[in-house]
Amino acid sequence: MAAPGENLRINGDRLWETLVQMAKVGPGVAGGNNRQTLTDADAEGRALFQSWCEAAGCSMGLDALGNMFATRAGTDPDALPVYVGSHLDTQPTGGKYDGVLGVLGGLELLRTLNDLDIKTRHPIVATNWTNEEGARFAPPMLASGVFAGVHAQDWAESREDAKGLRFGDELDRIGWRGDEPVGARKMHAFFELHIEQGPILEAEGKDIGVVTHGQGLSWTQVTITGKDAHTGSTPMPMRRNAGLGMARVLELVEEIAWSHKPDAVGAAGHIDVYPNSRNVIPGKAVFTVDFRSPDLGVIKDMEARLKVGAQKICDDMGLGVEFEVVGGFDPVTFDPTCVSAIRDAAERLGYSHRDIISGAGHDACWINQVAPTAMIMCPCVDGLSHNEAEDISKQWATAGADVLLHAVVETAGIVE
Ligand code: HGY
Ligand code: MN
Ligand code: MN
Repeated sequence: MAAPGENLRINGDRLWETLVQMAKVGPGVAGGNNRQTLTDADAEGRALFQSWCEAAGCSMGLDALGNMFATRAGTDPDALPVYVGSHLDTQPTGGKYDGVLGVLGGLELLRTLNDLDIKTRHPIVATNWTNEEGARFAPPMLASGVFAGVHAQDWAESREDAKGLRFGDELDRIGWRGDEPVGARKMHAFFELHIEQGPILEAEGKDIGVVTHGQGLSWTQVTITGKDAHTGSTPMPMRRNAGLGMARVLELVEEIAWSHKPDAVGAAGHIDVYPNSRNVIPGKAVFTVDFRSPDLGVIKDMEARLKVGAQKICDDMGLGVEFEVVGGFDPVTFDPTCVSAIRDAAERLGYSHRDIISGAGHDACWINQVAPTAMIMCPCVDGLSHNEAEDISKQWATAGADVLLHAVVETAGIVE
């Protein structure tokens, strides 16, 4: 399809203002956001997004897991829509742009087409995926995973948060369960704009990341059991310290990840010890090991070495250990045609760009299984994300949304 002219640009000030307004919903304690999925703050953010989309003349669809779909009609009602979007839910100490830029960049795209009265053959749909973060309800990208047929809907609805609340019950409580069957919608293509959440683009002075691949992820929950005992009166040789066992396993995780440098990474972000009392030796430790690599063989090697090594550590210490896979997906190769549309758009618009592998997981990683998919990244300050100090510039946001606009409009086809 014909490419749009390089003078076709979004309204960067208006995009930035929507980011500022959305950031006021579910504020964090340190300047970021705590708008966790299926909380009242999430509901408030959804309502704000819906009001903006309806004011832009879109019709809002909602599926049974709360995925939101704002449709701008195309000239050919039989043409499958081009979808854009990301997620509005945040980490507990999240930033203002992770996910949000992709959802509101999609809204800005629709607003710009309205301003210029541009008609496209394919409809365009701006999307908000439920529970991308997986912080409150593991695993991440949960609702897009059901949409892509990777997870069963009833399994997703059974996921519980730390207080034992069920995903499905919380979705009903906030009133954002729709009627549409999850995954019934078919897509012509899907594009996701997202901050890099890493240091490469800023360090290289690049405006745009053309995401060709996404690294794979493995989440293994490890439960180590020892024996609660008095920290004062229990002789050292008698102790069965689950907290110490966890510390040694976490050292092993670090060693395994470094053994596959420079691309592999490993850490545990979720850590609980029980009873977590200052004068009780922990009798139980539960933590989730997060391994990632662009190479599936490396991920499988890291998972295997974790199990063997942790088992030996615990056997030597007289501790019990159990493993449960609680999330994961294989490395992703995005659609070459969509990737080229993004690269050509950046070139046409005069934005510096480089191909990049996504370090983080995204809804696009699952949607890539059911539709031609690709991602656009913009830099973020110091590569920092999943931190309330996450920051981007208006220029970076504007460049990313301009490229999104061009790639989508070229794919959706401008009707003269
Ligand atoms: O875990 C991830 O990579 C994503 O931020 N949910
Ligand atoms: Mn994200
Ligand atoms: Mn995130």
